[in-house]
Order: sequence, then C-alpha cells, then structure tokens
Amino acid sequence: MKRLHLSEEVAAALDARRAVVALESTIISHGLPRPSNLAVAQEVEALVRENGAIPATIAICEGRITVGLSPSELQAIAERDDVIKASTRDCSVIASRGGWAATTVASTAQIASLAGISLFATGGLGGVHRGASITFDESADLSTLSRTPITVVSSGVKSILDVAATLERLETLSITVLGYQCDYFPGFYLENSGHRLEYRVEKPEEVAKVMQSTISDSALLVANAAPNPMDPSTHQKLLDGALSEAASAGITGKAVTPFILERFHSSSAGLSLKINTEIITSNAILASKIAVAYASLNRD
Ligand code: PSU
Ligand code: MN
Repeated sequence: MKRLHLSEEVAAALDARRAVVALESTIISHGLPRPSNLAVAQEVEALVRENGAIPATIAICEGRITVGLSPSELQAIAERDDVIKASTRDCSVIASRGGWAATTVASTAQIASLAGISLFATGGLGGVHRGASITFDESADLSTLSRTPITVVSSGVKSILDVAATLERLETLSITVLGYQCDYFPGFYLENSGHRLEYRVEKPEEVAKVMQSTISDSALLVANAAPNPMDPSTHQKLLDGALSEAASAGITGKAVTPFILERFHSSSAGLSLKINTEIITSNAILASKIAVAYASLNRD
C-alpha cells in the first residue's frame, strides 16, 4: 500500500502474522490535556507490548500517513500546535500538503484496515450528537465503521452523545456489538448507559471466534466498561455545564468533541482525565489480548 508508510516493526509483525493493535491519535492531540497526553500515549503503547502485541499508533506526519509512530513522531503529535484533527475525508488533503494530523476513530480504522491490522483500541467512539435531528451532526466514525472490517475495542460511545440514537444507527449500519463481560452498553465515563445489549462475551478467545466467523465488511465493536466509572449525578452535572458552555460559545462541527472533553477535564479536578486514561489503557490491554487470540486462531 504505497499511500501508507508502515514502520519497520509494524510491517515485520504483519508479515509474520503477529498480533498488532492500532491506536488512534486524536485522543492524544485533541482529547487529553498536555502534558499527560504524551505520557498516556507512551503508557498505552507499553501496555500493548506487555500483553503480547505490537502497537501501531496512526497519524499523518509531514504528509506521511504513518502506521506505527516513532517515539519522536509520537511526541510531535502530542506537542505540536499545528496538528489537525483528521477524519477520513481530511487525510488526503493533509497528506498532499505535507501537513501534520491526528487521526480520529474513522480515519484510524480505515488506515489500519488498509494496512492489514485486525484490532484497534480507543476510548469512546463518536456517534449521533444530541439535537442531531436538527443539526445532522453525526460522527463519520459510524459510517466509516460500516464499511471497514476491523474490530474496535471502546467503552461504548462518548457519553456526551445521544446514545440511544447512536445504538440505532449501529444497528442500521450492521456494526455488530459485543458486551465484554457486561449486559449493558457502557457509557464511556459511566459504567452503564442504560441500554441492554444482545450479546455478551467473557473472554478474548470468544471475540476472536466471532471475528473468524464474520460475513461482512463492517466493523465489530467490543464494548468494555471503564474500570472505575464516574457516578451518574457527577457526570450529569459536568455534561449539563459543558453542553451549555458549548452552546453559548457557538461551538459546532468537529470542534464540539474537543471542546466538551476539555470542559469535562477542567471542571472535574482531574477526575474525568483519570477515568479517560483508565478507559484507554484498559481497552488497549483487552485489544491486545484479542489480537493475540486471533493471531493464534489463524495460525492453527
Ligand atoms: N473519544 C474520546 N476522546 C476523543 C475522541 C473520542 O474520549 O478525543 C475523538 C475520537 O478520535 C473520535 C472523535 O473519532 O473524537 C469523534 O469526533 P467527531 O464527533 O467530531 O466525529
Ligand atoms: Mn461532528
């Protein structure tokens, strides 16, 4: 795939059919505050390795669509001020101009799948925003995942969204959802979004078997609840505050998610940052275990 630049380590792992886990970079550039963003990104990569897989953080570095960032590229994505948030439609433009960009769930999934990676870990997917029946604000994460064969581990979708509508869209788009050791769809910061799931799995090997049995080119979503979630009333207060600030500041489009996440982090005295970090690390660990199980199924 000439459009993509794979690091030597990732290319070798894929050639040898070893377990590889893709990681997104918008979380680093636009989802977490500095300087903890770089520390979290490094920790996540280390945890993937400890759990037997090779990490492949994805971003656009000086126009190169890169699968498997070097330590200095990872640092640049965390620290540069000119890193753009790039969903799938933005990537070709930024690549052609030699720019820097962090990839969202949509573009990371697309690039990872083109590279031949089967597993992808993130925090929470984008989805249908509140009020979308008027604004039409629905993340390209959903439509991209409907045509991208990859397994995504997340703690559900961002809790700032219309979760019920997002679940309806996931059904329409034929994206299979598995609850990992849970009966209800997790609510990102919240343990439980209140929506019951049809399928529950207990072990990474079960997910690997589902992957092997897939009949479609759409994604498989593994929903894994936050290890230490937020209590619902604290969450509601933070959300109400952040949404009304976003409305009065006139924030729209792709700026909505980074704005609201930043308001959460600065209004919760570090609580949302701690939970967000734990979500990302626990999803990366689970994705690594599934990647290892899937690689060994495919070797047999
Ligand atoms: N969830 C987080 N932090 C984030 C995001 C999601 O906890 O930074 C990012 C992801 O990259 C996701 C993107 O793909 O937000 C969705 O943005 P939008 O709603 O503008 O499509
Ligand atoms: Mn949007």
